[in-house]
Amino acid sequence: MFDFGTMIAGAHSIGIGGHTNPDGDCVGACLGLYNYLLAAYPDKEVTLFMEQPRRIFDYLKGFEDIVTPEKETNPEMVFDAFVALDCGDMSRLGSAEKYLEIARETMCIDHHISNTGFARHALIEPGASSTCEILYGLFQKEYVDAEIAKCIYTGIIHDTGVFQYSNTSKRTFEIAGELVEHGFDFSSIIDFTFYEKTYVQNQIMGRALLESILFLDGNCVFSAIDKRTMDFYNVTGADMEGIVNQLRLTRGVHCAIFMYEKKPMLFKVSLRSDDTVDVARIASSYGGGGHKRAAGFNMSGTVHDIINNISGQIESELKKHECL
Ligand SMILES: [Mn+2]
Repeated sequence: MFDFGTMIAGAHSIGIGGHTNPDGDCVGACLGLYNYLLAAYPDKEVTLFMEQPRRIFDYLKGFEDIVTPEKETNPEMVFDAFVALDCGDMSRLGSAEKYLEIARETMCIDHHISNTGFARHALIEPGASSTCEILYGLFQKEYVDAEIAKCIYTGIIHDTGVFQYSNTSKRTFEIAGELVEHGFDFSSIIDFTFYEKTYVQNQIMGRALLESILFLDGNCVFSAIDKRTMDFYNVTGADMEGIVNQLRLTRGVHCAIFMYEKKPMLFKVSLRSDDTVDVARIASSYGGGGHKRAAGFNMSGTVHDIINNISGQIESELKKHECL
């Protein structure tokens, strides 16, 4: 049985670790637990290990306390308990893996269905929207303050795409409702961490939307950004985030394709769909992967070669659903 309270109560030194390249749920869960333990157990020594998160999360309390791999001073430290958060397997802990290996007690709290159950005590809830949602259920509510609430809220926002993905449940909204009662500025968190873009990110998105092309009778849309254009705006692949989602939101479109040129004639192709086209199947036939509604792969050739290659599969999926 996973008895969080007893395991924490029995430990003096507690380490917390999140996954490499930490996302909003990982940062929110790690700082949420860190702040909670400091509030509920002021006598304990708590250390949080994580790769440097993006600065957009620096409004969360404890951000400056994060021990990044560069800041580690005692790699031999043996913790009484080590808690891994939002990590599907041990190697995703990155530099912090060594602490979990030698800790006296180990715990893993996660919502990835693929979780390998690597810790001695594992709480894996694939039905939960986020690790933050699971974690909140473990907290004694009298210790949850506005700072902890902000952390949990941030994680939920990010892993549900602001309550939009199918992992969002009644429970998710109930928790969000309890969190906002703590009186923090929840709409700014959504703006600054989720929707806000830099000027050039907006410019490149504008360019991609302007040059997009409808095909298959308006059921599909595609757009592409070549290397020369990326260099002109001085953007990387990470700056293209959100473009394909915006393309998918075109009225009448069931499937959107966005690609950018990683190297000459090598494109990173992203696919999004509604319920009609299974884009994971298309992506996997080209060595990529993803989910039914969101997937991607790499392909070499010209933009038109790539569209020609995949449009047959999209067309047959659309016919199955009588869209064509
Ligand atoms: Mn997560």
